[in-house]
Amino acid sequence: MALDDVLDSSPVGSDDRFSSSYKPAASKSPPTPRGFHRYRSVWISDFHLGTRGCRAERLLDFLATVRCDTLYLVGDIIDAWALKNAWYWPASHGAVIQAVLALHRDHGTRIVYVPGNHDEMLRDFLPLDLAGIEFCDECVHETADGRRYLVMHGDAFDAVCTEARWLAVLGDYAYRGVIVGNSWFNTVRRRLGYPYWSLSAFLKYQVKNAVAYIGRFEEALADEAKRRGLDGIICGHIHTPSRRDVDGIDYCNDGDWVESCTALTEDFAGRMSLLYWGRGTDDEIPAERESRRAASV
Ligand SMILES: [Mn+2]
Repeated sequence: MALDDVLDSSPVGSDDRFSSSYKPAASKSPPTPRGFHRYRSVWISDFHLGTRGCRAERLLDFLATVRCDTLYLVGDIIDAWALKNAWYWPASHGAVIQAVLALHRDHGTRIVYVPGNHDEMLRDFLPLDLAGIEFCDECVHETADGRRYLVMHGDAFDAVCTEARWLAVLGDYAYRGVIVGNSWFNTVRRRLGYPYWSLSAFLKYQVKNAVAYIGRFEEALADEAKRRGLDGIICGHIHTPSRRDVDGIDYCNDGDWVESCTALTEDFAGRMSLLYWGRGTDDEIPAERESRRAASV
């Protein structure tokens, strides 16, 4: 299928994506506005292109109608590890890449790509400018009203989230050590050809207390922003869209395009919002959805 066919087949202009029946729990985001969407900045992550879980059509629908000065791709965009195991690349997945490149080419959007653990091969080449896209390990975003946010995927904090209790006892030195150790551990695994060992995926799949894990992840990322003297943190990785105040730090997780189909947006006054892209019918049973979600973190 050609790119144009893919784009034409997406329900741009229909009212389905503005379905008002979906009301996300604990979200303070305003209803999706009708018509053209224009923002100062947009953050999206965890597409997992190359896997069956990726909601490429919805993502194309979103990308076709959104315009922004800066688009941040916050990691796990292309699932290189999944592609290595089994090649799965439908036309719609290629069209997502084309749609992102078109935003830069046709609309002058600045594109910043912060790799995650599923596209971590890119981390060996950072910083990098390629096809107009800026690749970097992490960056700081300044909002229109002058607040500063750390932008990172978030996988570096997997280990501290699981070991948070004894690390709290041992203190800051051990805490930093585990973060660095986790990074080295996975760098060695990568060099040996093994994929990133995702503690979060392991836990979300195995352990009943996923809620506690998510809470620790949010606190760990917020602590990092605070340690650096920043106002907030923007990340992805755990496929759990969220925006909340964590001890004075604005924690923002832009969610994913496997499960939640969400984006974080900044308007021209510097106001941040979580955008829940319209919901169609989801006929999967929750258990299947949960296992897919756990497997793809
Ligand atoms: Mn990830």
